[in-house]
Amino acid sequence: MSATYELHGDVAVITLNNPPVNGLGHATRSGVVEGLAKAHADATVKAVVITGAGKAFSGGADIREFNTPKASAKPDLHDVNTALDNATKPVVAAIHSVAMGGGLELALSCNYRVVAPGAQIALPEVKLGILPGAGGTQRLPRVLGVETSLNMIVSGEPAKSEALAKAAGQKLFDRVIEGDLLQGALAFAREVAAAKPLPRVRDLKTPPPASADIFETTRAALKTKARGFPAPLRCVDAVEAALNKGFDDGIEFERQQFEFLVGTNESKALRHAFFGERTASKLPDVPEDTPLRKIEKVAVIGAGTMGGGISMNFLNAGIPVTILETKQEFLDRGLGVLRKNYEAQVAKGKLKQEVLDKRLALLTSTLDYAAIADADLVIEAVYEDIAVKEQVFKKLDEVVRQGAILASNTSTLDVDKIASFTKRPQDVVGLHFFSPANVMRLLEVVRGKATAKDVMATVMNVAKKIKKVAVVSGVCDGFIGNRMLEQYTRQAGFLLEEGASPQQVDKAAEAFGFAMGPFRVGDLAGNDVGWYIRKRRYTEKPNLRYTKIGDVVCERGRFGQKTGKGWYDYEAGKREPIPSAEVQQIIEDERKARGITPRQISDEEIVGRLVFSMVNEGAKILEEGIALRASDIDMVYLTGYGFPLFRGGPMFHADTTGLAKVVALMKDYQKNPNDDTAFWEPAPLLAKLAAEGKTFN
Ligand code: 3H9
Repeated sequence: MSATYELHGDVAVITLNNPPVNGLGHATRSGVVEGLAKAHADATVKAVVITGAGKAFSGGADIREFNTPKASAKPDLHDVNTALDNATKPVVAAIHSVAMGGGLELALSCNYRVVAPGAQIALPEVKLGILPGAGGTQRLPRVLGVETSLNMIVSGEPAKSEALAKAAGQKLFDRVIEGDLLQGALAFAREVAAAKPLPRVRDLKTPPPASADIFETTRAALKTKARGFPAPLRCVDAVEAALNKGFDDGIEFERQQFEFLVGTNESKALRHAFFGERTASKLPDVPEDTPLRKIEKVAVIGAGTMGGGISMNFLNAGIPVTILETKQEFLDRGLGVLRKNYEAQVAKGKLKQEVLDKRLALLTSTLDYAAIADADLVIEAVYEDIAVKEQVFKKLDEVVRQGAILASNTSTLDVDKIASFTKRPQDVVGLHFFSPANVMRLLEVVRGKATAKDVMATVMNVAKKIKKVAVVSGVCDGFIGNRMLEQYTRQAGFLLEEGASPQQVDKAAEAFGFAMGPFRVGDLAGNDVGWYIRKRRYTEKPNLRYTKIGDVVCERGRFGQKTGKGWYDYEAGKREPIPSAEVQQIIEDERKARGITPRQISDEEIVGRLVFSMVNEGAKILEEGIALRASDIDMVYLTGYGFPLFRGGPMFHADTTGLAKVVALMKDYQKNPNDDTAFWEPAPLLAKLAAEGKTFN
């Protein structure tokens, strides 16, 4: 039984007890219903308190049960709430730490709610692509009003208990209890033991909102914000029902919306991402209790864009940083940019001046390696050239204290080779941040052959502190993210040769859900970056074909927005891409040179080739053990590459499409003589899973 029952004199206490967050799985639900029945059958019991053991009141329905028979096994959450509504002895919810989703809905079905300060209160279902399905959309507006409830339900964001308790007219909390919550709840339960009739949220009327068009305004605001996600609009509909329908009809309406949403691919994708994020931090061969190295001082080598962004992460987390450069002018420039970034946040009201002052007080800079000798973690973010890295790591090995972690922010180079420049390869690891490093959530942690387990455990822990999603990659060219991206950009080029225009490819990718298509991304990031890498590729991998179009575009100085022209033309000072006649001519010339008669290419083919080329490479990455799991690959793409969240990442998208269909499409692409036909041979793992009717995840 995942809920316990105990008598405290004349009050029965039911404690939800399903670690880690008292998810309301079947056993817990049964425990509550049985506890209530017991309390009602016992004449000595005058009132009931429901609380949660450990670090939560309740994190809500057990998400792992969704889409399994357990989710609807009786008693379901509705049965629990109905049992609470029908209680004839007062039931008091004693809330602390976290009351979310179904947990809050359960509390809203109790007669009274007392709360500890600092508890996080939320209906976060929308973040999982669903809506509160156990009465939350009907009960919360009755106690908090339409405006606050709508905001909480549509955003899914938590509010602090003490703030909600102060809101005018609120009926959510009956008392805030400072000190011992259980003792306070018991005392409160005794005070209300004789109350008649018992208050019930379902009997309240939803107070009308101050502005009648709040629902329409919210819908309009969600139009672009909720692109690809059906849940937010349905949340609005459900809260509107709390105003316009009776309680039971409202509950029925909510139930229909929930059942629809829980079956959508969008919701499955969001739940995949929720668990994927948490799973990524677990390394099967590194025990959870591995002792961590202390990380109290960080040094960053290089004050460029990456070095500055990386430093901001640590300053934001309250960890002192020393930035090292080779010349004072580089240091001055880098620190100036860092300050400007922070000041822009202050100007936008996102950061308070005193917080900024505190962060900057943690920052020092130096030209002298001796000043970073006692650092606990050093992150090198210098020019992407192995000879430069060699110099830096040899110097670090000489100067920095033993036991410190030496990390490289390399995005392409061999971390094992970098480690070999030191006499302590066990302390070397790759920490690949994504630009802008203070904003992007992804951190690829590159585990070298020799990287020690406690180094891995420590950097995964540090990643959490600086609020990154850390995904471990083995050593290979491009690691997980860039290695797959290479196939995507190669396909984008072939599509141009065969008949598509940059704008058609971009539009198709954007309709699929990417924030920007490949050519707009190129213009934003700088086409010269890819050009530089390709030139290296031409000698390293002469058999790997790229279209020449991208090279000619660069030869003409069309590096992108920074040079005022790239795949598109740009008007001075504007970022609006304008189709370019020059680029069109370059494309046509290349088609002629290759003897290609351009054809009409469907958007479906464009997206299929862009995405499934990544999937095929992803399957190889899995087979080689570069990534530990398919969900890790998905997390890389969701948090670092703008892959549409509602599609759950490339591997999840392939699973949703059906691997047999993916293989069939690849076989089709293989028939295209212009494409890389050898590449389109399905990776053995993909072929095997497809044949067995299985999925990656
Ligand atoms: C719902 O309630 C639907 C109803 O309206 C209607 C139904 C009909 N279930 O985040 P953490 C696990 S939908 C199962 O690292 P924190 C999590 O996977 C639900 N497992 O900790 C992880 O496991 P592991 C609405 C859950 O302290 C562990 O707990 N509720 C659930 O940073 C620790 O998680 C939500 O959406 C769950 N509901 O944060 C709340 N929640 O150790 C989602 C967590 O094996 N949860 N786990 O990796 C959260 O926001 C955070 O987990 C929470 C704790 C704030 C609770």
